[in-house]
Amino acid sequence: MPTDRASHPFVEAARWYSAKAKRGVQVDPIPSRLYSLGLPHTQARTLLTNPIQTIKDLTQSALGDINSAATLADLEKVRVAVLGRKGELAGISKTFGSMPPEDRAKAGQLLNEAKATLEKSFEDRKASLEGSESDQRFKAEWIDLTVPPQGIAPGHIHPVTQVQDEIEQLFTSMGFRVLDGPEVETDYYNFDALNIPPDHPARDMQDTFWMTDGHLLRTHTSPVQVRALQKYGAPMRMIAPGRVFRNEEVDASHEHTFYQVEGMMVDRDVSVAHLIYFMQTLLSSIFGRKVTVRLRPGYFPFVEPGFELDIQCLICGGNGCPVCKQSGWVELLPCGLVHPNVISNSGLDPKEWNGFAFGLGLTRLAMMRYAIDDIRLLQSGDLRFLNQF
Ligand code: FA5
Repeated sequence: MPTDRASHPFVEAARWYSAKAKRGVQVDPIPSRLYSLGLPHTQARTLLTNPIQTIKDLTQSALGDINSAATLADLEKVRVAVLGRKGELAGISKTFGSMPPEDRAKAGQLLNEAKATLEKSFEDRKASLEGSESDQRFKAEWIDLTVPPQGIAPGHIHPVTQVQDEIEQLFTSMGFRVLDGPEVETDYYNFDALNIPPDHPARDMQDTFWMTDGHLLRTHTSPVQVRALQKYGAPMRMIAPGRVFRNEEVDASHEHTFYQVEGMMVDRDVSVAHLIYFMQTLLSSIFGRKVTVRLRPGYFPFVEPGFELDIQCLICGGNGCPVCKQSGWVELLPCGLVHPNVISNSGLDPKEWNGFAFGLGLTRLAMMRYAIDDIRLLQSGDLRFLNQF
C-alpha cells in the first residue's frame, strides 16, 4: 500500500550512508536527486545497482496495491503514489541520468511498459469498483418503476359550499337571481341604509373590523338588499350568499368569519305568508325531512315586523348542548318584512313596493345538516375532518 512507501522516506537511507561514511566504511555513492524519491532504503539500493529489477518489483507491488484497493478513494491514493506526477515511476525516470547508457535504454522501455500495464490495470480496477459502488447504490435506492402510481386524491367541495350550491339551485328554480356584494363595505350600506343610524344600539350587536379609511368588513349580507334594489329596481327576487365578519368571541357556535345567505323578495303586496312559504320550502329541501322550527318575534331595524326562525338543535335533539347553548334551539333564520325606510333608501316608493327578507346563517345550517358539533372545525383546514364530506 502507498502508506508503506511513505513510511520509509529515502532520507533514512541517506542517514545510513552518512553514518557509514563517518566511520570510514566504503559504500556506493547515492546521487542526491534520489533523496526526493522517498523510496525504502532497499529499493533505493537496488535501483542504483539493478534498475531493471527495481522497475519489475515496483510494478508487481503496485499491481498488488491496485487490485487490493477496496474503494475508489483507496485506488486513487495508489494511482497518485505510483503514476502521479511526483509518483514512483516519475521518480525512477529521474534517475536515468545517472545510469550507464546500456542500462538506460532497456530501463526506459521497461518503464514505459510498466506504466502502460499499471494504467490499464488501474482503469480496469476503477471500472470494477465503480460498477460495484453503483450496484450498491442501486440496491439501496431501488424503486419499482412498474408499480402503478397512487394518483392524486381528488378534492371535493367544502360542506358549507355544498349547502350554498343547493340553496342557489333551489332559489334559482323559484325565479330568484344570485347576487354578490363587497366584503369590504361602507358604513352607509352596512348600517345607515338599513335603518341603523350611527348612534343606534343595534350597531353594538354587530361589532366588526374597521379599515383606517372608514370602510369595514361587512357584518352581514343585508347590505346587498339596498345595493340590489338600487341597481336592478323592483320587482326583485334575489339571494346573496357570502362571507361576513364579526369581532366577537369564538366558541362552538360563533366564528369571527362565517357565511350567510341573504334573501329578498320585493313586489306589490308581499306578505308574511309568502315569507313563511319560502322558509318552509328552504328547510325541507335542505334537510329532506321534517325538522322542528319555531317562529318568534325578533328585532332588526331593517324589517318590520321581524322574526327569528329557530331550528330545534339537531346535534342534541333539543336536549341541550354547547352548540345550542343548552337551550335546545339554534338561531338560524332571522327574517321579516322589509322596513319602508330601506325601500325608500333604495330609491323606491314604499307605498308601492314592499317585500320580505331573511338572513340565513349558512355556516350554522351546514352544522345542523351534517351534525357538526363545533363551528371551528369548518375553517380549521383539518383534512381528517374535511374528508368526511
Ligand atoms: C343578521 O345578520 C341579519 N342581517 C339577518 C336578517 C336579514 C334579519 C334580513 C332580517 C332580515 P344575525 O346577527 O342574527 O342577523 O345573524 C344571522 C344569522 O347568522 C344567525 O341566525 C346565525 O345563524 C348566524 N350567525 C350570527 N353570528 C354568527 C357567528 N358569530 N358565527 C356563526 N354564525 C353566526
